Amino acid sequence: MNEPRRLRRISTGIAALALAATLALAQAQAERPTMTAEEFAEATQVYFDRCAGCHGALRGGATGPNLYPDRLAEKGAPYLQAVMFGGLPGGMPGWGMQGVMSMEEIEVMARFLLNEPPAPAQISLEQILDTWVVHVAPEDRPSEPQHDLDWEDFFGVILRDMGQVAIVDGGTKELVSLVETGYAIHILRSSASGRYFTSIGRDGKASLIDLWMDPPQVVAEVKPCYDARSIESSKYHGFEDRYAIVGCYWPALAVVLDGLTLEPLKMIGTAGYERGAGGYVEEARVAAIVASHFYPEWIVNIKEAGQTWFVDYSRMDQPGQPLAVTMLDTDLYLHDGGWAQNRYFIVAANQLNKLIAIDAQERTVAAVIEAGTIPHPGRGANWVHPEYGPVWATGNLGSQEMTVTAVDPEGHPEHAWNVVARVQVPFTGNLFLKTHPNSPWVIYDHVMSPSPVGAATLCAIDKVTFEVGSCWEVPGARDVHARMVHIEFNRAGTEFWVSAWGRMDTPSFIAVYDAVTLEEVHRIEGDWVRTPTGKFNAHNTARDVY
Ligand code: DHE
Repeated sequence: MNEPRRLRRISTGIAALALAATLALAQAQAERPTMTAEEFAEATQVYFDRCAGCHGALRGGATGPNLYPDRLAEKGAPYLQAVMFGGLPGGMPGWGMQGVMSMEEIEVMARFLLNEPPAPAQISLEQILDTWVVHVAPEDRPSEPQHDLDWEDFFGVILRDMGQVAIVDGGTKELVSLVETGYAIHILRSSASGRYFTSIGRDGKASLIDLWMDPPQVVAEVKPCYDARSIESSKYHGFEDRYAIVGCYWPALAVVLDGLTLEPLKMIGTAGYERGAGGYVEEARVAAIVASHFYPEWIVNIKEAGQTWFVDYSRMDQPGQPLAVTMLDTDLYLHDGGWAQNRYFIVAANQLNKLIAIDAQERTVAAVIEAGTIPHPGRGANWVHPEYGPVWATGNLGSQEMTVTAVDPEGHPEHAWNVVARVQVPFTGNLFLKTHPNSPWVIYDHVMSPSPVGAATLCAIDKVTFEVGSCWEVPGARDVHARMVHIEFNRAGTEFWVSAWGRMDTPSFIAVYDAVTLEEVHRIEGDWVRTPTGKFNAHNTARDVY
């Protein structure tokens, strides 16, 4: 008699809970602002293009906080609109102030965020194959450069919103060709030989650019995902240029491609269990990828899973052979990073304000370093300091600090993995810094500074004294609504280039400076110079010089 009564009580309890949940959901839904189907579709696209990178396709948060409607409902639509208009000091861009979104669009986006997020689609190999095009087959490509230009000193300049990459001669600074790569290219990487640039767009489209063609052009393309940020080529001895890999933000995936045709060869799902808490992570995004110099493998960082995978490509062309993936627990929110001494890959766990140094030879975590607030190394900066030996530096997005760490446990064990300098810089908002063995300076941007002066200001930091030698607001940048972003040296290390990242409707420029005197020696201008962001020198990118 007792048992059924207890069961009845449990089932009554469950029914009551279910009813309460249904009522709560109905009430919550009743409070959700209404949207037309067109508004919802448009906002979904804007969200994917502008917001998903930091807040996640599923809105779970990563570089930015989660954007779940219940949390945002407490803040309210006017607050959301104000943030989207003016931005926040931690790195949230002021979309309204920058002229990227109108007040009407911001109002629609605020309503969108107060509604449940739509479920984004998955992708199949068949769908990827449908996007794969080889414009010039490898056998039809030249066996030597078709022009007599110094292609190893070419710069690939991303013209972000133009959907183009400009190939510019590093010596003459003349435009060599404009190649169509598709929407919002994010980065370029060089193949091991330097002959090819691979590009990846936010929309997941990868393009292969052959610098030996006259003019340089896209020879193959494929779209392995809907949203992506990283691409890398195979660089281990004997595998040069043979494979490439794309790291997707959505779906949670890395796709191995043939390096000469971009044919998709292997899809590697990254959704799984989070390091530490062990929760299931559906949106486990692929952040930085780098090619190991020690083994035929890529070092692939899985942001929300807090893991770094070593993906072996040596048997990719041997059907029936295993694809080895070695998983190393590192930490959450892995983002960007670069080589220190070509042995340690240092990646930012950006929301934890940490850097993780991964020993590529031992496949272990060599050290965890406390950075500033939201470290953002790009690929970092390497040099040899007279006292500390080899050091590596990162900038920080959220604090006015360049963090310098000693990185030579074998030659300088007494300093290894210590932060040897925290250099005070005048603004927050750094994204990139760079140096070259032939320059006495580390050059540092403040592109995400909420202050327009800060965003147009560059600093040069002395590599020996760690003093800020000089900071200057780039003349004319604000006149073309530009922020100064991303530094790249020429092959000789005698000059560095910085992009004035403006609007699509106004041409801007790329400023070229003397790497020693810091004088502006040239300004690359022209109607084609619109929304320049990252720039990659073929030689330096192929050989990891930074
Ligand atoms: Fe990037 C590198 C992700 C915003 C320009 N960016 C990277 C890398 C990642 C990343 C994971 C490392 C790739 C690698 O090494 O394999 N970037 C993201 C984002 O998630 C983020 C924060 C937000 C987003 O919505 O995408 C973001 N990035 C930007 C920009 O707004 C920049 C300035 C211009 C743009 O393209 O929209 C920008 N990111 C770059 C550049 C690099 C980069 C130029 C490569 C630097 C280098 O020297 O290697």
